[in-house]
Amino acid sequence: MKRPVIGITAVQAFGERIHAQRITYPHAVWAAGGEPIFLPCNTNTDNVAQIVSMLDGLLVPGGADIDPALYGEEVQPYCGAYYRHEDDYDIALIKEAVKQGKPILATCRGMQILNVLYGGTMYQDIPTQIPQSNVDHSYGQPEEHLHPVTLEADSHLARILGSTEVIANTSHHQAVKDPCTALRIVGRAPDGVVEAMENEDGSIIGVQWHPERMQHMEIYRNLFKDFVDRCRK
Ligand SMILES: [Mn+2]
Repeated sequence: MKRPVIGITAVQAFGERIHAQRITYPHAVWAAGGEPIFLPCNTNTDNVAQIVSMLDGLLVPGGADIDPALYGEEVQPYCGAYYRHEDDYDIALIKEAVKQGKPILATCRGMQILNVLYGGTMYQDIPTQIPQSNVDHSYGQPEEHLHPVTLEADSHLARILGSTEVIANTSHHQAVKDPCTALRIVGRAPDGVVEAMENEDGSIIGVQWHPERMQHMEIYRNLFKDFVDRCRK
């Protein structure tokens, strides 16, 4: 059977001379029947139409924070590192994928960039700006932190995962503040933090967590299988 080609943006790692991506993304795509390819972040976005035409789907991975200028805010001291050319490249790829009708799966920063691209805003730091939160969303060591996520019963994501109550790993310090109108919020953590968004027909699904790192769980293997299957069509 043909393996749909899934583009995954590679980002600055170990300094700007190396662009890379965590191997968990290709592992999850391979296991689901897809063929992953890395897309090195290019400051020139003129050619995204050709790049996206070579893909069957786009996987927008996690990464750095997003330039607050993109949602009209000043950079606060508690905002983390951001790389504007990575934001611009992801935005250009996503817009083109939507234009060409290619499915999109976005994780962590990927969901955040979807929100910003469609006009939403971000909390630049959860502990500072949502002090009442009783959930630790940050990366835990040696074990990743986990928290529950409650999904909307009529969402595509709940249908794919087969449940409205799921366990998510968590590795983020920013969160959706004002949601964009193009996507619907379909999942929240117990403190109300937005954990999942999708569009009406389910061709765009974003989660704030890292299902690619939870492939020991059938529900998250199903998420990648569903995505790759939709990319095949
Ligand atoms: Mn979280």
